[in-house]
Amino acid sequence: MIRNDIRNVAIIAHVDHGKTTLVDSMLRQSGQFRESQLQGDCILDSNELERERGITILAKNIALQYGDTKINLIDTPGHADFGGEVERITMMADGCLLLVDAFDGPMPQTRFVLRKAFAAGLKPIVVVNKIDRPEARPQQVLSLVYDLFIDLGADDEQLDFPYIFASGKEGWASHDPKVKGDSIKPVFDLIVKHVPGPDVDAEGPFQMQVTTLDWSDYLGRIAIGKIVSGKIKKSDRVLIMKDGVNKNATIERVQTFEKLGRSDAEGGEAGDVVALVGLEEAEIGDTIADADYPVALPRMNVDEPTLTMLFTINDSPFCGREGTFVTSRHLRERLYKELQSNVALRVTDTALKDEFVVAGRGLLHLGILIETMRRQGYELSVGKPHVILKEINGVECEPTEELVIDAPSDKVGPVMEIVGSRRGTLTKMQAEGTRTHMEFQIPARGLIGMRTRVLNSTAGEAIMHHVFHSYQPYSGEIPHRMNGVMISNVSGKAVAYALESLQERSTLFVRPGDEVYPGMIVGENARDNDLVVNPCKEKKLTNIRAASADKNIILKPPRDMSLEVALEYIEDDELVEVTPGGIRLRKKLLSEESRKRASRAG
Ligand SMILES: Nc1nc2c(ncn2[C@@H]2O[C@H](COP(=O)(O)OP(=O)(O)OP(=O)(O)O)[C@@H](O)[C@H]2O)c(=O)[nH]1
Ligand SMILES: [Mg+2]
Repeated sequence: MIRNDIRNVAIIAHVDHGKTTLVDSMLRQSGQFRESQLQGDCILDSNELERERGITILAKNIALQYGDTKINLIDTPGHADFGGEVERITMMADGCLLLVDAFDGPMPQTRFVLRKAFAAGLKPIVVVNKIDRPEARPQQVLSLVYDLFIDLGADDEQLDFPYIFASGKEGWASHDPKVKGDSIKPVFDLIVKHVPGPDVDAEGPFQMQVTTLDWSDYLGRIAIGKIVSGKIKKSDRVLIMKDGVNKNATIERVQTFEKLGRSDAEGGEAGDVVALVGLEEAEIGDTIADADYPVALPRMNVDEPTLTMLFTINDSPFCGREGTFVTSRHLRERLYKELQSNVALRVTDTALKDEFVVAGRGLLHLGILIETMRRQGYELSVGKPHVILKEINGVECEPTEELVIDAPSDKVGPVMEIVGSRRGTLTKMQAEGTRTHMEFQIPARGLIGMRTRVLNSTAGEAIMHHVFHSYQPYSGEIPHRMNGVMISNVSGKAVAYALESLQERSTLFVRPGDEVYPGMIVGENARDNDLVVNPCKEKKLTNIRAASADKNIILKPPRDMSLEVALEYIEDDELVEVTPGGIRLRKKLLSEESRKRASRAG
């Protein structure tokens, strides 16, 4: 039975193509909100890191009433690290809006999410978005989308996709790219017309697959999914159907999505997306079923982690200065708590009680966890990221990624050299005006640390995106960092006088006044060896004139080591120290003597 009063729609696209901004317009024009509920841009990007970085990190469900239809709208993140989340959400939706930037056209993540939408059996509505951009080329982009559909094996019916032109930012959509529209209503109408209502068995036994997990300190675990069959209400007995042993449970609370949040409901019916409380043992992919007539839904794949890092306590001399949570017990509890809702994360204890192996979907995925912990008052050290190798049919394989770089045409040489040295192979190249579009396949290992180099070699003008491609046989060594580092051998505050002489041979990571300690990395050596230096050395004051000469010291600004840049930068004998006050780079072994001993030991 098709339920016609509900539409479950996922919004999918490449990063930054305007998903959350389009949702803003839909919220504003739905007429269901007070002015005070809709302040600012990207209303759904409500957590602190989302706002700071201008990206969506967590998918969000909202619900809007449009005429007689309830539209459950799911905004998804566009960054490649969160592709697994998009995959799960397309399984819960009955249709999707595929947004494509009217100038950029389809990008790697567009292909990825469209493939997932097809795999979930969805018929996408194409929204050629940002049509207000002066350089927009809507017709061309539309035909590129068409090519992409063909490329992904769309059949005739899929190729006949509905489409519309829109400016999410200005809040309008139009069927004619040359005519500016006056509202976002045509998007709503397309959803009602082309997204099928959920196909459900209203009277059958209860069945729901868990597609998202949430956690609340007050309610505990919250399992979210679309009801495929039957009804559910508080106190119902259910069976949590797993891969292995099934578990009995009782529903404590049923919530439905309403406007910007969730609210307690009498119950939930087939076709609607609900959040169930009381299922402490539910996991992604489990079927929640009627305890008397349990039938499992086909299990869905959960995205496997691709990257690991070693998390340890902070054992630098600065330990405990800034943080509240610094012990291994704190670290362990926090990491295990994260597993409650961060479904692509894995945490493993090691033989050492201070060390944990943390695995995730990429540098951004793990970087966001680390950044969140730092802000919550944790201190920790993190080791160099490593990709996860897999044995397939007896062959050692590694993850490879599809990489797209757009760069000014006169910078193609240096870009190809960097990618080539990291075992990337060119699969496509096309000049477009003064810029060149290049596509590669490259081991994921090769990407670690590459962004900075590509940006440096193109004066910051390259645009770079990558997305998981497949596991391929291990392709051999990839060159390490070319440069050695400068390591402080003293503790104290860095002094301009000392930094001035150091900067002749290096790029500095610290500025005058920054506190340093022995073993801390203060800069990059111009050569390939590590150097031990004293960044706190004062000038001998022989007379007044010499003292005033200090004012004439001109220092280059230090290289800004953001968390992700630092993680990409370090080698195996180094760590990133993360504290509420900031991040520092250090050698694992802080004393020069112990480093010498270790290198002699081989
Ligand atoms: N010119 C123009 N800019 C837009 C439009 N929609 C969004 N933008 C801008 O594009 C940027 C990204 O917009 P978002 O809505 O955050 O994009 P997103 O797809 O949600 O991004 P992720 O969630 O991180 O994947 C912001 O700077 C927006 O202001 C549009 O219709 N026209
Ligand atoms: Mg967004």
